[in-house]
Amino acid sequence: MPLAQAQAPGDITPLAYFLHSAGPAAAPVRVLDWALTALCVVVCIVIAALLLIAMRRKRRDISGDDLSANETANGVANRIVIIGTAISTVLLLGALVAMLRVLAAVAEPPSDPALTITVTAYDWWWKVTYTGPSGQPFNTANEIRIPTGEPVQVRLQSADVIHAFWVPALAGKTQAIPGQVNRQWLQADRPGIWRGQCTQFCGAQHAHMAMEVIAQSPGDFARWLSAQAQPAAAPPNAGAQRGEQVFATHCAACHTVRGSQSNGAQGPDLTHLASRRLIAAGTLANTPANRLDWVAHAQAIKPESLMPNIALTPAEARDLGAWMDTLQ
Ligand code: HEC
Ligand SMILES: [Cu+2]
Repeated sequence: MPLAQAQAPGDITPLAYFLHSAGPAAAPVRVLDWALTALCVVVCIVIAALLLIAMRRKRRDISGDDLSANETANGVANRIVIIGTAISTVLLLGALVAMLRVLAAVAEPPSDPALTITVTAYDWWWKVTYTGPSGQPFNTANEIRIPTGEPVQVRLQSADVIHAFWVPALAGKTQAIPGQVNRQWLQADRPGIWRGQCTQFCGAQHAHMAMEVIAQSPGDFARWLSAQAQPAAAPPNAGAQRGEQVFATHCAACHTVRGSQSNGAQGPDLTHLASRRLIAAGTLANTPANRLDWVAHAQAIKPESLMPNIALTPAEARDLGAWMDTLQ
């Protein structure tokens, strides 16, 4: 099945991703989630019930001189406060212990990660750096591929402000902080596509700063890795050749396409652009029409994005489109 049509496992809608886990770094967190949710629900119900009982009780008449009845009532009230505090303390301490245990359980991967990737957060997209089969690093963007069944180490850094990396089905959140490298690990037990999101408010387009993690069998992953490490193929025809020229003029200052004369670093690496499922950090499906729409209207699609609208003649747009289609 081509990846573009592949469904998320079990057709889980993105909104429900955080209710499911697909690997050992996320499973203990999900169990903790449900346990804490259940605890909170029970506490809410008990407190609401106690409130209702208290509201329905008639106030005892203490206007008379029945002092001893009054004292008994005070004693009962004090005891209720003490017992309530004790129960709350035990529950909260229990929750704290459970949380610390989960933190410890997911702190380190079960075995040495076979793969380490570097994810750099930018306003408002993700650069992903891999080491190719020959040891050469290369970049891609907004789509993280991993092999199934192995822990993957993620080195997290930021190019500008504080962001946070969260792929709920695969691991907890980790912040990406300028000037610092944070580490986390994730692992997918089965092939699938999981959405992740920046979870630290980072400016106007924070909400459009998503990414996808695609887990594949180790064989498929290895084939993907060696294809991505390659430079772009030479333009196969005259139209695409002209498109490469349009790119050199209008885009190369910000974007890199390995193998062409462009080495801009402000925007995503586009060497294998057409092989990705989504563009603009999960904002649009990666279709030929959307790619050109993005070039012309980036500021309408993602206002304040660091990619300007770029005005091209119809012929330039056609040639550029033909070339981008070849960046498989
Ligand atoms: C001033 C710098 C700049 C210029 C010039 C520029 N871009 Fe971009 N481009 C960016 C940035 C920054 C992003 C990331 C935007 C985001 O997702 O928030 C981006 C994103 C993209 C994406 C989406 C990539 C992905 O995988 O998500 C495409 C495609 C793209 N640009 C194509 C082009 C083309 C084609 C041109 C020339 C016609 C061009 N850009 C010119 C900065 C630039
Ligand atoms: Cu953000």
